[in-house]
Amino acid sequence: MSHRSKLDSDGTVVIEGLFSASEILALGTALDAVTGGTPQLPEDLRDLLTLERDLAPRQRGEITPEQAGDCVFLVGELQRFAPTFEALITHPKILETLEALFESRDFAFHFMNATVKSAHVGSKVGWHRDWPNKYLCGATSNQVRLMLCIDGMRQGEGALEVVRGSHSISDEQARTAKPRGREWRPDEIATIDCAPGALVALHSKLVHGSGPNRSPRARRNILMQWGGPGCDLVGEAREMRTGWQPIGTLDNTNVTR
Ligand SMILES: O=C(O)CCC(=O)C(=O)O
Repeated sequence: MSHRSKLDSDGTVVIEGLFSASEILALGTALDAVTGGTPQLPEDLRDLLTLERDLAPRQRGEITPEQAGDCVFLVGELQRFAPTFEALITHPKILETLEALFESRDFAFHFMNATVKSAHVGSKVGWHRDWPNKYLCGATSNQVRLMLCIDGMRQGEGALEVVRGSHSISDEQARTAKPRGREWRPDEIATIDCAPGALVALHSKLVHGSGPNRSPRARRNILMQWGGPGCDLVGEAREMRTGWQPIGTLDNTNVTR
């Protein structure tokens, strides 16, 4: 089955082993340099971090701000932190995967972050759809999230959970649907279990979330959003390289630097 057919039917595509152990080690080490050295970061980069202790208590659960310490939950605009992250925007394995997912070479970069669920104190993420979203969103739902898994994901350790079939609704329905806080039957939920180096592609209308990580291992993902044909950006937010078309036909002269 093609990546596109699988995305349309299942809402997810998991490509195990797409990135080698050495590539993942390099990305993990670069990420550790960001999250382990936050006081040394210049202020403009420090402003892009969301710390566990600053999350809402309902997201942090039983973990107190003191227990959360300086742990980073989200590194926004990750591509600004090191060339190794920016290089993912033009990485041949990423571009080949996107071409297969969109069945087109006209796709554009939207944004990138690292979602870090630290050992013991990693917070949950509530149920939601990525389209529409209030941060950086396409005019249509023809956008996709990619999660490059640095540590892999395991059930009970903050792995991504998806609601089966929830992407099979129209854009109109998705605009008004409110999945946050809903209860789902256990048989409606699937856990994405994968090894380090896997790339997970997520349909933009698939309801998903993830539980807390209380395990002794971190669960780090590098997340990117890309838009395909017909997915012009709405709203004001832009990151470095937003709008970049690595192999598309549009000119890239107006891309944010
Ligand atoms: O990292 C996760 O578990 C979920 C992230 C996510 O769904 C998001 O950022 O939209």
